[in-house]
Amino acid sequence: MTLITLLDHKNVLILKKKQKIMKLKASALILLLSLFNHLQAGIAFSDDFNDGALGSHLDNFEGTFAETGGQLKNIYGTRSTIRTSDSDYISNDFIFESTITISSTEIAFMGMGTGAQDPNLSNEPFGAYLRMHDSTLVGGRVDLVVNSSPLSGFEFVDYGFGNFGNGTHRVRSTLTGSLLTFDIDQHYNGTFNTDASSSVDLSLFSFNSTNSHLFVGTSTSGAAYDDMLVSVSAVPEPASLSLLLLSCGSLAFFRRKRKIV
Ligand SMILES: [Ca+2]
Ligand SMILES: [Ca+2]
Repeated sequence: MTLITLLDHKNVLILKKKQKIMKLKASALILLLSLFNHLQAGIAFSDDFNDGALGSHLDNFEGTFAETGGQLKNIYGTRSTIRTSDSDYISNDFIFESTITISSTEIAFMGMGTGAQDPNLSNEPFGAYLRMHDSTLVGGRVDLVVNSSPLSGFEFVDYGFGNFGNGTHRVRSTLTGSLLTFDIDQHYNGTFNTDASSSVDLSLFSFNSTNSHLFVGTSTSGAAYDDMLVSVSAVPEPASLSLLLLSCGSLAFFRRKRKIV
């Protein structure tokens, strides 16, 4: 083999090695970017219900709700719920809040679950949720309840921890890990101030990625929802974190190696 042939062979080997490193760097970068997207926090949706048409982020699965007068209302007139199209809210930490105006004989419901009616229990929804009464019903009492297996029926987690009654109020539910907390601001004026708060540990119940919608409901047409906001902060799973560290490590390795060369 001549000297020129040997040099050519060496150049080809160097070029191939460089191409291989470039490919690995690109793969590490793509992996890093996709994980970064996965881990980003953000607004799932916000809705002022002002344009008269339900957005695709809501699943009007009972066909009973509509946007009317700039609010979300039960137009059916008997106990019913509407829920988010996404069903996996148990998978991430979130904040779910909405303003509720109660004007007549009413129980309003707000929480997480399928929201479907339980025929064996006065059509209470399935899930973990608040029951918020108007002023003429038990004095406006607010309860935190769970209606989910392994319970046989619904159970009061916190009976009468707050008071709503008629008027405009705001509810904020926050999932942190498995702890679901409800904060209520009675007579909301635009700045959220917690008047009452209660929590439930959901790890004891059977919430999963197919039954964890967010839902609101009413027992008549005497209540309306407005200015709904859902923000989600992704929780990195251990496997995702390992991959993230691996891809960061790979890029750092390539950079250091380049400096040495
Ligand atoms: Ca709309
Ligand atoms: Ca509105």
